Amino acid sequence: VKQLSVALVGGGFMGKAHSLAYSLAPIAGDVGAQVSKRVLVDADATTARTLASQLGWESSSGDWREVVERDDIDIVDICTPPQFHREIALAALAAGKHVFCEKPLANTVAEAVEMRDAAQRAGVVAQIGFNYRHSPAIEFARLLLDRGQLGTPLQFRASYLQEGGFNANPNLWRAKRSTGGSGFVGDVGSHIIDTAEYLFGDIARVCGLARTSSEDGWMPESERLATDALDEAGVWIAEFANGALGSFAVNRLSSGHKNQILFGFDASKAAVEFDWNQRDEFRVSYVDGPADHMGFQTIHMNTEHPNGWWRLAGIGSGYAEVSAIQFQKFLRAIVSGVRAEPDFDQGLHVQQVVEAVLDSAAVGGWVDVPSRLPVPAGAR
Ligand code: SOE
Repeated sequence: VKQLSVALVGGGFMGKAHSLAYSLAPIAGDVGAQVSKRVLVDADATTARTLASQLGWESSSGDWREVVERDDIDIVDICTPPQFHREIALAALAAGKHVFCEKPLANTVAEAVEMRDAAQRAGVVAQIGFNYRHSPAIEFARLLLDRGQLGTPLQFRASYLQEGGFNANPNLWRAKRSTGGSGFVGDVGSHIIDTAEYLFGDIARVCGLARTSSEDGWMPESERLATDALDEAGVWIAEFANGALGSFAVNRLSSGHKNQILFGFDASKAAVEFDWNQRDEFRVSYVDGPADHMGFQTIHMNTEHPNGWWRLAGIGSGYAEVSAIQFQKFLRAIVSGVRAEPDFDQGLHVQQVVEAVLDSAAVGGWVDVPSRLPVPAGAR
């Protein structure tokens, strides 16, 4: 069995999720490797020591540059704010490490291109943390689409709603462009863009609007653009490369929604619905169902479905499970030498869609999204 040692850079919200995931992933299924949570890194050495002990890491460090060069590290996992992703990822890739990087891949398309190119050149596994797409119900939708059971993709509709706008926490790194980099379209819109592209294929063009709140309603657009304020809400329509239609909404001021990802799609043989707040439920309505049974049926995920951990349907899975499923795939990709998904190229394309939405919001009208280049030989 292969031994894989991990360095985690950043022990905040996602650092906690990843710490749980590395422990759970090999317990819940054979990943072909033994994983050592070797070192947790934080810019502040004292914070690193405290977090390492709490989150179950063998040691701690205040210096990521020294850690990514170490021979006893196989994987560098980046959970810092996005402004640091590029620099840490490039150093880790240059040192030949496998890299897991949180989303969004970077703050700009230019940075994301550099990271994608470096990952492909390095020939290592480089995966991005679009965790929700690993939900068994979303995987099941993809499986049925791949098998042709749902027919041709026609229309995709998604929203991602949270409460508590940036203005409520103006000191958070996430609230400032200099540190957070992307507003809500990039932060959580990236998740629903990734899910849409995972299920329906690449988005080809978008037309959108973005807004930021002020004391009373939306800030005038001229002020939002002049002050470079981060967007807190956005809506956009899209056309996929295969001709399917899409509509999307994100809002950080949606009282009561907590962390709600809702999507539905219509394909020629069936319609599907998913709600992260009921994440074990796959809802499907088949066009050719028996006349007296037409309508949505709800199927609860279990071990009959992709990635399912629990045989007893209805027992429930959560954020930690789904987060760990993505690391089962990451670790298996490293062990077996296959390509990881979603990789940095997919992360870049999502970034290009985000940028196109924000460009469209700034200038008005449709903006094309670049098509993806073929993956070069040797890239994983
Ligand atoms: C934002 O509030 C946030 O933490 C996102 O950054 C995560 O990607 C999302 O999963 C939960 O909400």
